[in-house]
Amino acid sequence: MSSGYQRSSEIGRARDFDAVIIGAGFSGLYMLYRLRALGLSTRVYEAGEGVGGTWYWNRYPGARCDSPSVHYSYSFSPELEQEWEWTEKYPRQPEILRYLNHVADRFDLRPSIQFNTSVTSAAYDDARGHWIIQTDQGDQVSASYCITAVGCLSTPNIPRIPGIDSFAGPVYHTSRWPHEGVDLTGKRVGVIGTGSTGIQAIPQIAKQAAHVTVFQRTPNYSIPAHNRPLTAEEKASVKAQYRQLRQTDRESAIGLTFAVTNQSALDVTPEERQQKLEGAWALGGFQVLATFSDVAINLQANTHMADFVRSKIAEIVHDPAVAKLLMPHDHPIGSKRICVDTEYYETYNRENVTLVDVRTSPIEEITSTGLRTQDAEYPLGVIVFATGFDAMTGSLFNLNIRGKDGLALKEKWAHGPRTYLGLMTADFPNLFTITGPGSPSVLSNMTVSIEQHVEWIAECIQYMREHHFTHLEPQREAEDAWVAHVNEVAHLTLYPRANSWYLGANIPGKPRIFMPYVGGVGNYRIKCQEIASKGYTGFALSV
Ligand code: N01
Repeated sequence: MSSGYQRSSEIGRARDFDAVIIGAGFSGLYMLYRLRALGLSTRVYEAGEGVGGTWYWNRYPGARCDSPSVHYSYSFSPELEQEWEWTEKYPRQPEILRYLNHVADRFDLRPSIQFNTSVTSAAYDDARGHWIIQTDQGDQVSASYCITAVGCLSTPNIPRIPGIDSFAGPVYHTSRWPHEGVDLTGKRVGVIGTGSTGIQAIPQIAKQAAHVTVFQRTPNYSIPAHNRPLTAEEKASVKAQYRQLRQTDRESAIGLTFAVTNQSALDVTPEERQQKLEGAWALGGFQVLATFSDVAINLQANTHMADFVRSKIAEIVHDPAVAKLLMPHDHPIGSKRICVDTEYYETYNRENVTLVDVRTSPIEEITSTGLRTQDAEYPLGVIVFATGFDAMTGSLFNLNIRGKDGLALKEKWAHGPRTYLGLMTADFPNLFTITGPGSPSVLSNMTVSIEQHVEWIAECIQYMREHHFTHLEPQREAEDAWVAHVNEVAHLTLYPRANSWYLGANIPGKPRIFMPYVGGVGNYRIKCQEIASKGYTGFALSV
């Protein structure tokens, strides 16, 4: 499908658009809404056939958000808040996708979105001072502003396992699950990966398949969601308090309102600690990590909580050898993204589920009929990769972004991403990266962080127009200082102790740099506001 928008021969006259936005998920839709309100001509390019981003692509069985629905939603429109009914505490993927489709229709966003179109390059034209964006559909358009809204977890990581092409059955990556669904009835399914995705998908797949073999390299900590339908009273109560709820989310550390304690895990008796942890486990969800104030920064405090989760695994899983294999041991709890599940550990009590430790007996090859590890061969009819993403930078690099003097973003970030506030990078004028590396993004309730970035960008563009500036980019010193700050605060925590995707450790050859900002959503917002209110300190504005 091609848009018929300006082609290369026409470039060189005026700009085609004020702004191009790449991606039509939560970020891209809201960015479009805000820029349209400013009167900017805007085009959105979206690779999918529809809106939704992450929630368009991730349709694997069990896909569900682990932030509560009433928090994981837009706050910009009180009318939208009042008219939309969330049905469950944690929303399923189809419900979130329905919500985003409703938003696209309600605000009439679709006419500005070109679907089925991937951006293949975005290059800054030094002479003309604008961006030239090319797509796989043959479009070539120019725009003053280029805004990436590609998400942090969008580029699938499919490990290069020898023999993969020889497998006779179907192979799926969870984030590219067929839209029509997959009937796994009677199938022998192999699942590789036990991160948040695998932990959600495995229990659902096990309910359908004849047999599931889970290939686990690293066990993860998982907390029960205790998901349930929202009652009519809860829905009404939330609707009555939305403004206050959103405000506390914005001021919080991770974009979610829940009780924060000042109590150290080390300042209570073992009995009190056990009681509090039991209470948190019964409530469920990742706020378990907030039971004590020092779990993210003190290894001893962290070990108490990790031991508690290990004890729960031992309680739930009947076979002690399987339970032991499921117990995380090589990283502090919370230093990798904590998982939230529905009957994950219980699933290993099923007769049709086998857990294979591919840490001690690594995967050697995929054959036409299954998967062979160092020790054994497993016959399979279907293989599911729940192996995650080239997080945070992968999707930006795929856009082939080039800034001043043809500098490739990939080259500039060869040793790790360098941004100012996660919003912009020097030498790439007027390029904004929504939830870019160096911002709280994946360490927060994404919708809160997305709205904050979008609003900051829209206000910045408005400021530029009002003050007759045409170009903006970070000053090198401000960028260097921000990169140093992001690293410094990360190293005050236990996060860098895990081989996580936060550090790029899941992708061979990727530089090991802690990418998101752990300083907290509320603090970060204040910093961004201060910078804007002082006339965009740390940025160079020009005409
Ligand atoms: O990916 P992951 P994910 N051989 O990278 C394993 C968000 N999310 O898609 O740990 C064998 O976490 C890998 O093993 P190891 C959330 O932010 C949110 O699960 O590298 N195994 C690991 O077990 C989350 O953190 C929600 O040793 C291999 C798994 O694959 C993020 O997305 C739901 C391997 C990958 O885990 C990513 O989660 C889902 C190999 N060669 C996701 N390569 C909710 O909101 C990789 N693995 C609920």
